[in-house]
Amino acid sequence: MAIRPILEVPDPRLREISRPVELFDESLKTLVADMFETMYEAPGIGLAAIQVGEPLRVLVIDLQEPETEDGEPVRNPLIFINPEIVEHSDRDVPYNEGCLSVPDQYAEVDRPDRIKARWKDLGGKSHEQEIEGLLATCLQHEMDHLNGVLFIDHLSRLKRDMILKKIAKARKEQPKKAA
Ligand code: GNR
Ligand code: NI
Repeated sequence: MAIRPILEVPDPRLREISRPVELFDESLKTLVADMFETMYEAPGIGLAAIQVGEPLRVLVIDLQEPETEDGEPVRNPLIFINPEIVEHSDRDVPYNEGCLSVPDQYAEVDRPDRIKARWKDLGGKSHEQEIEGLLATCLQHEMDHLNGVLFIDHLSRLKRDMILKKIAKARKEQPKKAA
């Protein structure tokens, strides 16, 4: 397993349309394992393959919501391959979103609060389930990545440009060490 570098705006690869997985082979398992390792280390609650430079329709999510009495996060790794939204509610809810590819910036985005999703697992088996709450928000955020869409694209141009400017400024002041 390996931690892979996460692409950040304005990397043009983040705008690519990812292609469906056709081969459910060992290299797919390695990619998914690397994505979990990268996501947990970041840390984040979701990651799309294109964020580590693989233009494949593969997502991992772990909300790591503290559920135990001692407040330890419970690991609940979820894998979504070739995900689709089959239905969504008409009701949008706002959530203060962030993105590992848009470092340290947050903004409210409205999305449907309930969706019915269909996807495949690592074995290529199909699943369909109704999803709500933070998982619905996160899954929609990740599915946007598969189509080259970032949460800042849901904001006004003014807000989006402000965020991109802030990131460029932060980078200039504190350049990242080479990996
Ligand atoms: O870690 C993440 N947190 C988050 C918070 C609110 C809505 C979506 C997300 S996903 C993000 C990780 C990420 O960039 N996934 O693509
Ligand atoms: Ni993201």
